[in-house]
Amino acid sequence: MTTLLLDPDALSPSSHQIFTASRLDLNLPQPPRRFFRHGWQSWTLAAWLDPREPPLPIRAPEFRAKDEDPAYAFHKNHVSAWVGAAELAENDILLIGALGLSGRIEVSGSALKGFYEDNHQGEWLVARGREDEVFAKYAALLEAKFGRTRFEKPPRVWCSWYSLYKWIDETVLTKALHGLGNLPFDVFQIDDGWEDESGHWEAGKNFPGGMAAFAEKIKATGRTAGIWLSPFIVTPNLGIFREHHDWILRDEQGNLVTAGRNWTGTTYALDVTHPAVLEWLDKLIRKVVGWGYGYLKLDFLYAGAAIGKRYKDMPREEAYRNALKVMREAAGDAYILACGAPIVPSLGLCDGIRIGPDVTPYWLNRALSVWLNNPNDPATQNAIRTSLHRLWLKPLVHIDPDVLFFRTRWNALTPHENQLLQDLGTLTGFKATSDLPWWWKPSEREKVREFLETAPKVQKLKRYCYQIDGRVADFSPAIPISTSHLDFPVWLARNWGILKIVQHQALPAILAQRLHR
Ligand code: 9PG
Repeated sequence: MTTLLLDPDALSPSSHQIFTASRLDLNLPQPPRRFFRHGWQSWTLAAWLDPREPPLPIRAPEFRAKDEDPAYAFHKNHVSAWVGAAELAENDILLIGALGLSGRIEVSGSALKGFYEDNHQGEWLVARGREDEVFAKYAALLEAKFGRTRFEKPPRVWCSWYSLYKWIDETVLTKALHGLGNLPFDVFQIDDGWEDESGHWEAGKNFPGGMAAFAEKIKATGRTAGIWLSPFIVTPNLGIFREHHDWILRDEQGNLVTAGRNWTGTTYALDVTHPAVLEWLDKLIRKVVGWGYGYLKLDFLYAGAAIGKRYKDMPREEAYRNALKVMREAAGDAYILACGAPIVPSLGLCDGIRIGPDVTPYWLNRALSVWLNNPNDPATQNAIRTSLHRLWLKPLVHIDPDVLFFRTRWNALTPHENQLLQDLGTLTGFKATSDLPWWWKPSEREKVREFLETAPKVQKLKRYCYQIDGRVADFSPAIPISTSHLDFPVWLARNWGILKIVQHQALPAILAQRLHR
């Protein structure tokens, strides 16, 4: 183990240095005004935080497993994944960035501590300067190390999730496909709900014609067929679970490692170092590409880097990256969108990456976000906040802030909130929606066309303020994180939150599916 002690005064503004060490200790003269905390995977909070306020753990275990880096979910200090930064003064940022997998940065009082998990040695960038300057330096070094997306322009995507959720079938999707008419979407992507089960990746009962036939149908409209998979997680009632017990990741005590809950219940993580699992992943991706899908949304990827005792002993993020590489090779020319994905270990192996939590057709689900202390929970405010703090990744990979809404029907966002989300889409350049075409008024449909066809001029004015063509977009309303000291019982918050999901998400989806059968 090598620990490097650094004096921040030795680093003059607009300069940077690279060090190799397993630990890096930097003592500032006083606690930083703000600490940049970068969340581990797509959904995990990225934001400038007040370092004097200690982190509050997520109060419900199933969301801790799904939304946080499991190693630090109860840590007493803020722990940032790969990159952390201290705001010393206005326009004076000190950034520490790991250039290897598993680097973390912790802030403790006036000390910044970089460390690699398991005391591995690795490289560190230490840079001082303006915010944009130090993050651009870090992004350039990451690109040199891990590579970048192979595609110039991000695709324009219609995705089934944020209107129909899991209530999809051949009929309603065919109707949506044809309803898009000549709108310039490049990809029509089927989301969760097509499969028999997570882990049994065959057409479920709602797709009696099979997935290859549906891909054909999509391609016949001139669009790329897209499909969702969560390759690293499995549900417990599957053959794979019974027949290949050794494929499921276990902890040091031999207990199965859960990977959090999805819409269908508790899921478990695969041991992605097991040769038979890697072979299975390779076959799975080749099968789906063989069906005709040229755009793969690979989700819940964090499960590949869950904590556990693996078949091959290696750092968890290295295990993850090796498995993603197998899928990358199997995918050939297909576009890979990584979702729920550890950010840095995915670079160079995916074309796009989700950079925030899921959006919702409302601003915030108070019960799930505030009462349960979970700023990673699906909600448009949470999505905007975290995505805004990851725009620096744009030169490396297509950054997906999730879908935008153009519909006013089944949309409880205020026009201003909805505009902020669309503006975020403009900043990232990744344009996607899930609106059902028959939910649009004619004027909304025209807005979609215009949005897909144009690239407004964007200029950054301040940290959260941009000029978009002639207009100013001020994202500050999305930044605050409200917390509650009321200690609502977790079961109450959970059920209260689900009511909101049922009202604004499930009900419209179920109605749409029934009415268009
Ligand atoms: C499909 C979705 C969509 C979405 C992904 C991911 O149970 N949960 O709390 C939960 C939250 C988010 C979530 C899934 C489950 O979202 O981000 O785009 O593909 O999966 O299941």
